[in-house]
Amino acid sequence: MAAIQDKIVLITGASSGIGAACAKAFAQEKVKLILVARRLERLEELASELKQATQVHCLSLDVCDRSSVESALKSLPEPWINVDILINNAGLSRGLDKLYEADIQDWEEMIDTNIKGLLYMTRLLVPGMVNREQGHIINIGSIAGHQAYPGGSVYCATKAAVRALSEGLKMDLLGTPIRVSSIDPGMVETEFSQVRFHGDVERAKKVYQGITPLTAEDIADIVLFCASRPPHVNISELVVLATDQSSATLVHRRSE
Ligand code: NDP
Ligand code: 8X3
Repeated sequence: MAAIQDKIVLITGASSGIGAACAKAFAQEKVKLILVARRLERLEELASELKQATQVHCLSLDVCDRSSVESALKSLPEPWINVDILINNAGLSRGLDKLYEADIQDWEEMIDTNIKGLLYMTRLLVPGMVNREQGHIINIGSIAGHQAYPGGSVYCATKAAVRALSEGLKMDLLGTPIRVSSIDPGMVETEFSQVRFHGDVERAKKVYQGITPLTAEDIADIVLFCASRPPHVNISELVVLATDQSSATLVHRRSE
């Protein structure tokens, strides 16, 4: 394991699920954490939990809001400016409706967050990494970026875009020491389905009924593994599924 101690790690979507689990896992390695999400109170609660382990800076930010992203990143306090590891995790799905019936506002939100938010963060932080000849961008993609599924076409398209962006960025950075990785999970039980179903907790629970889904901590372990490889090793793309899932649409459910 290569030491990542004292590196500055910025995690988007750190107020919940995979992002919060990454914050906890990286805190154990004594990195300096910048936690980004819209819900500041959640970030501050997590920060107070992690404060004993490491230094934490919270940033209340909507990654879709280009000018806010620009001004927030440009006005980071001096000790926090040189981000070494960017974990582009903030993302969401909205709805599970047929393409020809879905709510267009749901599409806008997914496209703005999953694609444009990731792009804004990347565009602003990668030039510094290139100048300093040090850095790693870890994008959280999805099995949905590899295979579409009914009702998920726009979400799947955003994750296919994340996959293409990871691939293209890696090519653009060839010849520099900067690494780009895409971690692409299947079903992980977080607030993801509650958000997809606009707060319908019962419907969200049914998504994971009868299976043992991945946990946010499972993914955080893998993200940390990826970030702590020696500098000549880049985990380029990694698809991670629960044993009970074999493709985007095939899941084995036990009756309870
Ligand atoms: P959660 O809903 O638990 O967490 C999503 C996080 O994204 C929250 O912290 C939320 O914070 C943040 N977020 C959403 N929109 C914005 C925004 N506009 N600006 C800043 N932050 C934002 O879901 P997961 O942890 O499961 O999702 C994390 C990532 O993993 C997503 O990219 C998702 O697509 C991906 N993924 C999830 C899988 C799953 O099955 N759960 C499987 C494969 C990939 P806040 O609301 O406070 O802004
Ligand atoms: C989230 C997992 O299977 O709902 O990316 O698309 S899935």
